[in-house]
Amino acid sequence: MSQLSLAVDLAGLRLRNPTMNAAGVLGMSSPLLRRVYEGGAGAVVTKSIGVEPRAGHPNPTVVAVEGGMLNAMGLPNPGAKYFTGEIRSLKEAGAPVVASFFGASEEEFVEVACILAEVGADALELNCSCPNVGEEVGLLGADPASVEEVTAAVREAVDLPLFVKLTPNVADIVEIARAAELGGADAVTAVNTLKALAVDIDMRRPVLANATGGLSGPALKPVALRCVWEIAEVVDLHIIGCGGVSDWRDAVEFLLCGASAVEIGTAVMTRGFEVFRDVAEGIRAYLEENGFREVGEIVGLAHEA
Ligand code: RRO
Repeated sequence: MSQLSLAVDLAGLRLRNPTMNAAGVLGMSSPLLRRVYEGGAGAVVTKSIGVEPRAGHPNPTVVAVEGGMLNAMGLPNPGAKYFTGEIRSLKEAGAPVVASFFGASEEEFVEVACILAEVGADALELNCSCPNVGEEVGLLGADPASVEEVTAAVREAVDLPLFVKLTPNVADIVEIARAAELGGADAVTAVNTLKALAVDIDMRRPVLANATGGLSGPALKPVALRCVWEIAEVVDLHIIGCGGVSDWRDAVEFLLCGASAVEIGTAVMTRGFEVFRDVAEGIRAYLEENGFREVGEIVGLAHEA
């Protein structure tokens, strides 16, 4: 039997392998997230949850584009209180649960974080980077002082592994990652979607009701890799790579650039739930063929070349 281990530890969150789903992808109901775990993911990440239920933007909210897709869901979610049942159900299935959350104010971020922690979330992913809403709903991820402040407030209130999901829609993502570090985050997730636009030439207007949306999928991968690379050069935090991971090769690229784990979003739509097992087993084969015994041995190796 092989001695090789795919397990990773993200500041106390122990994963059987370094794959998770990206927040929002199938994340609204526990039956679908259970299938993510059964599909082989190391942990599941919920849709971003706020204090109150939110309907989100009107349709159309999703459109396929070359190299990926755009979404402008607008943070639809059932609210933290309703979601407690979903988290309990996921825990029964044995899945480590990363609860993604947002707030319209520092107090709201703290309130939701406390509810999610109380009900048994294993880790928290603070979403300050949705490209489809304004500051009134929690888009503060472009301002380092705000990121530090809200991270520190949640850190103070909750004793769980805390990840901060960063936006690529900034001039200097390292500055934002540093702010998360100063605020006491354990990891950053790099990155959320890239603000983008699709146009319908027959209707002569944007396709999405919200006009702009967030680009995800293969087209985002080089941007996400660059962000992970830049953060890893400077910041001493775990990094969770996110953006265009479709197969194990993509995942290995993120690990080599400095990510300790990856989140998979758009590829769940195109490849199904088995994508998690395929990516994890591909990483295992890569490690084996190259003489490594655990995932951590290749994290950041590209920086030493
Ligand atoms: O719900 C959304 O529109 C959304 C969110 Br919260 C996010 O973080 N990223 C994204 O692309 N869409």
